[in-house]
Amino acid sequence: MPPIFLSSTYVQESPGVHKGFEYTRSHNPTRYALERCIARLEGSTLTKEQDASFGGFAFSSGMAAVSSTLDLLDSGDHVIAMDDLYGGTNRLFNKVKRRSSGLDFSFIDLTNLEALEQSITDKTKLIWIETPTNPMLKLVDLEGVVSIAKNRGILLACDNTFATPALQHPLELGFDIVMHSATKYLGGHSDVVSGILVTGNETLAERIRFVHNSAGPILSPFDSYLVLRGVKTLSLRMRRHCSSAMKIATWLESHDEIERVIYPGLPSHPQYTIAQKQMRIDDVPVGGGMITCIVKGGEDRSKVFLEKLQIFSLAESLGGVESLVEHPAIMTHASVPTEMRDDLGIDDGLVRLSVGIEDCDDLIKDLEQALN
Ligand code: P1T
Repeated sequence: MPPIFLSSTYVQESPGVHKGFEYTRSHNPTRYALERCIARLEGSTLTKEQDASFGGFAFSSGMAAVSSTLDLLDSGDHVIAMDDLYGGTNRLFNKVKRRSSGLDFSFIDLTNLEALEQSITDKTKLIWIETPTNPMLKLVDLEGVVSIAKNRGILLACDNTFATPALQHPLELGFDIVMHSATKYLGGHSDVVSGILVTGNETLAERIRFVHNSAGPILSPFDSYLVLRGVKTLSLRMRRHCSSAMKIATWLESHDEIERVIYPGLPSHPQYTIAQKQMRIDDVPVGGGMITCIVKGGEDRSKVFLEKLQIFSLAESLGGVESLVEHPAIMTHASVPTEMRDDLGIDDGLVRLSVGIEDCDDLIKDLEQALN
């Protein structure tokens, strides 16, 4: 394992002549090890000779990584964002960046590519998507977005938190930037908050490096070490998350107390064919580790269900080895305007499961006792 370099500064040979490391906000060996690892996993082809830390940048949170992406833009620019997004991303766009950066946002259902085409204006400089989205697990056809928006001076950015590079590689399909809340599957153990940006474009890497160093939302050396350690088991964990989630989603779909199951691995998912094409491990289609479902009986019934679960812990976040469950309308997406939540279908009976790596039969038994 790379050592954890806690040094904040490094001795120089002569004024302005450093030995590759100057000051930890700008350069840190432990953070570099993580950044280069994720950059490679996401398929960045930047080399040591091209540098800009080979295309990966580690941030103090996922939100810091999203915010820094917007710092690449200029006041007055227009952003097209997926309509369904993590509540914190929606809040940053609507309640902070509109005001502080003078950016204009359109929230569009990008499962409909015609709607994307129609929303692009001369001022559009960024398309921001999640796929699968949080919490409705909608899928966006990455190749379709590239075919419409590439080479029009628009940055294409994908929040790849839910899929991870174990399943999906947006850069290889033509996206410019991949973002992660590394708090989730990359870290994998619910013991670190962090974010990642990756690009394979040399000029863009320089611009991100400049924002990263200028604003300074960097990941600490210790947290870099934790994420790096987590990533070592990413492939193993994702296989288990996906196989258990598939079994659980199938089981939930046949349960009388469940109104609807949304899971990209099920043929009932509206973008099932995109999932089959886009989300794969060893070239076999997988549906990911997240399941969203609607419990019959609305908020009261779903609250009882959440309180009764014993192995699934009731908590925000996702992507850890332990199973988590939450109520988006009350918890992670409370900051999304009510009207928008209603349009998206984030209703009072909706619950989101992050399927962990525990014994799958135990997880199903837990769901069964909580539903009955
Ligand atoms: O929490 P943070 O590391 O700052 O990451 C924000 C973020 C960005 N993008 C996606 C898709 C996310 O899911 C998140 C964080 N999400 C949760 C905390 C949650 O429970 O959904």
